[in-house]
Amino acid sequence: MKTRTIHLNDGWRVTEVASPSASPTTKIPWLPASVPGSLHTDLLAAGVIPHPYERMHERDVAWVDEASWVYEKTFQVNTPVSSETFLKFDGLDTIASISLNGEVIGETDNMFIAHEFKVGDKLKCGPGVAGFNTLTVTFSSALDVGRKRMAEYQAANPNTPAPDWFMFAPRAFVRKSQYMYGWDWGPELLSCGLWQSVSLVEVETARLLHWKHTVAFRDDQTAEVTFTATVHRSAAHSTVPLKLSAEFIRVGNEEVAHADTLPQPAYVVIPNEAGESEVSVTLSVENPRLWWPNRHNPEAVAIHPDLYTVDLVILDEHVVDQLTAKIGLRTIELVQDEDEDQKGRGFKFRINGEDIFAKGANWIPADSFPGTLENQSGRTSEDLQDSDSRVYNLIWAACDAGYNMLRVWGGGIYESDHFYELCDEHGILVWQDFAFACAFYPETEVYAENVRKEAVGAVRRLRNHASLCLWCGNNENNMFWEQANPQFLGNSLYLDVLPKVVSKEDPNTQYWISSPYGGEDPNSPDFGDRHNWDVWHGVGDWVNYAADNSRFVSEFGFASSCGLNAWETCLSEEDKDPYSPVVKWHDKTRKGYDTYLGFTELHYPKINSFEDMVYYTQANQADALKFGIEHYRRLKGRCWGTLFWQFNDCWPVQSWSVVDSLGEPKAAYYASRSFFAPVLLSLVRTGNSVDIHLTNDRLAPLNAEITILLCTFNGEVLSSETISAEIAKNGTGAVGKFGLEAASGRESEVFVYAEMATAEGEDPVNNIMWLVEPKDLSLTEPEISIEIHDNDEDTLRIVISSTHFCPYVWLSTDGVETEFEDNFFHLLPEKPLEVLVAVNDDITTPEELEELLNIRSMSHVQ
Ligand code: BMA
Repeated sequence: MKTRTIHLNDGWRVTEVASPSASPTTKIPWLPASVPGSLHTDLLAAGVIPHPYERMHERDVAWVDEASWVYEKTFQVNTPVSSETFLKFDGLDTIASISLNGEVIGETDNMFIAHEFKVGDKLKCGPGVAGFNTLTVTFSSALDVGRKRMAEYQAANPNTPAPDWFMFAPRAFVRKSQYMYGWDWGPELLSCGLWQSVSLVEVETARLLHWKHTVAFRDDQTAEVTFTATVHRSAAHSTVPLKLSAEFIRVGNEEVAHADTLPQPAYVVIPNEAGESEVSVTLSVENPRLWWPNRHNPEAVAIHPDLYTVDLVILDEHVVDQLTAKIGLRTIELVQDEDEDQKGRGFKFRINGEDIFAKGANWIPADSFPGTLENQSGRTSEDLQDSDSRVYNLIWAACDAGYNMLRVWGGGIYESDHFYELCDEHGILVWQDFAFACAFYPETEVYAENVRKEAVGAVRRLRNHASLCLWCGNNENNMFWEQANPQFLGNSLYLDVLPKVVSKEDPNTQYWISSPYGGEDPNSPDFGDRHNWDVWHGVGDWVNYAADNSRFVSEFGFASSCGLNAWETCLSEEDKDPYSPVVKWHDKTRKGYDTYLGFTELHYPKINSFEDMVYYTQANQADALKFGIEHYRRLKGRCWGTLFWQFNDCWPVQSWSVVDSLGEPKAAYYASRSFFAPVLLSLVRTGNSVDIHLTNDRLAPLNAEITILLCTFNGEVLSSETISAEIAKNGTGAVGKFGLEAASGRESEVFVYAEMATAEGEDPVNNIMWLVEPKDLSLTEPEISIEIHDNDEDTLRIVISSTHFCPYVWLSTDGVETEFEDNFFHLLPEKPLEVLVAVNDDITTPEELEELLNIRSMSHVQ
């Protein structure tokens, strides 16, 4: 008999626990609740609270997190169930007591763990009232419990540090995502609720609990893939003959009928024992197609790397339980070779024997209420093409701009299966932090055991993903506190509990103690990874990235405003001023607002309006990341990675993200398409000349012809040069020098443009530099001409040209979210550019687009 899953997500309701009440109203009635979901979004839907993201309502809803809440659902079970029936919560946020028909069946205390309770003998089964069940989940205030636990800990351990949000705070005492307590880009909205699915799992005979696989490359032609599954057999059917089969049913997008290299299915007998047992089965793949990170496959230009789809099935005569998953055939090593002078050690990822320069960003949860994010696990990219999946759109954007790695930052969550499937499919390596960030964590046996269970669950869930490249113990705890006196609380988790779990459950993946880590100083530039906050949180101006000599920069960043449409979701008309209290509220950088805008005004004109703030901070952020990443890529050989802080946002805010909470790319995202391209042509000013560098991430040598021009803003060429250059496979180097004599005395009127000749159909490789700050450019008001054409069903085509040079051309449409293929680009004089624009509900014709289109550049405002 097949293992059955009955979903219990519908029909929930929620109310405040009667007493004590923290709410401003007397009594909140039972309200409809969404599962998966979050308390705040339930209260919002019922009209009890205003939207916490709007204006400064974050403050107004603070009472919600002081109260306790009860979720309840009734359901019918018509026929008797197996005694081995389990009530399964994929995720409960967080401190909950669970009752079935009035009897407490369990307590939970960790948001990151799936919880299961055996209820086969407790469920009421039968027609009508006889089969009527009530399930109740009561959540205590995590804020309140955390405070109490911290006070108890302090009382028992007098040598603890003074309370401080950053170091020793109640948030560390609850295993709940840390960003929910407020971060320097996120609101303090703890919330609670059933943030993942609920189901009844009825096991008649057996089920597949979890699995892992290893890949051994025997020679160039064969990969042996061994699947090890943990099977749970029910006591009542422990002697029924059972076997496990493994079969590849697809490689890439090819069905098995066309994939003649796929092996026959293999079987193994499952022992006749009740409870858990482990079985292994091996499949040999001839001529394996390797999984490669985005844009590194030397043999293919295809966007999606090859994945093998496997079916693992428990069989008696029939299918008893079944699982379908995709795996990638690849090797991953974290290489840390000692420097010849023994003053440092490298830090780089080697995939399939090739060193890979990591290019990407840090990922935070895509919403402050992660239960509202869809988990569309099992759906392929094709299914999701037109999807409103926010996570899909973000991963697609990262892939499309050439990113090959995301770091899932430790203050967030272990992401949904959907997230990792998308990363597998798009060739995005995942550096996965365990869920600890910027704090001391209590050292007690109870806490350590809770963490151990969390780590086992997370590792078992994620270990089969092709994209997973590293487990990392925490974010920044060692960097801040390793030398701390009194003792650095939490270190035993990173040095003992977590690495033990990884080496047992996922020995194929490396464990790294913290980010940053390596060397005596965990944030050393000579060892391991490094967070370069010396600039944003230190000296301020981004030109100082040039002083950094890191081996792998896993964090650094520059903040900017979100886009106009994201602002529209949270501001009233009167708030639209760069210095209004509400706009300031949506800046959590703790930088000091004037300092933050002041960083921008070092390079850009004074911010006089709300729109100036959006435009100039975004342009400045794009310049900052471009400058830093070009520098790090030129250091390739010593430096092997750059992950900027941060890719995305969780609400409308001014932050370091390059894509805002609506999913709209900022200027820096568009810039990242060039600064992360496989071939980078970069320019460095050295006195009265420019050094020309080429960085080649392709796994083949590069012969290039490069033309460099010095032009005035109306297109007059003052000097030019063409050079030939050769760069080794996966190499970088200076390839020439270009004199600036012809610019003498006219620095504010000219720009340098360099372009590499590329084959038909290849992405252009070029770069631009100006010789004074953007605010000092003597730009001429250009004549811009625009033509808009129908292109195809989904897009319109803009052809834009200008008589004069226009830096940072910003296209937007009044009050409408419009997707532009490119934006914040530089328009060269008399060099028309084409930009595709996705049609939407408001814009379907060239005339409609023309009506709403706004164009701004540094040279003009229209
Ligand atoms: C690092 C990160 C985050 C933080 C960011 C910006 O500390 O790990 O904690 O949001 O820098 O300050």
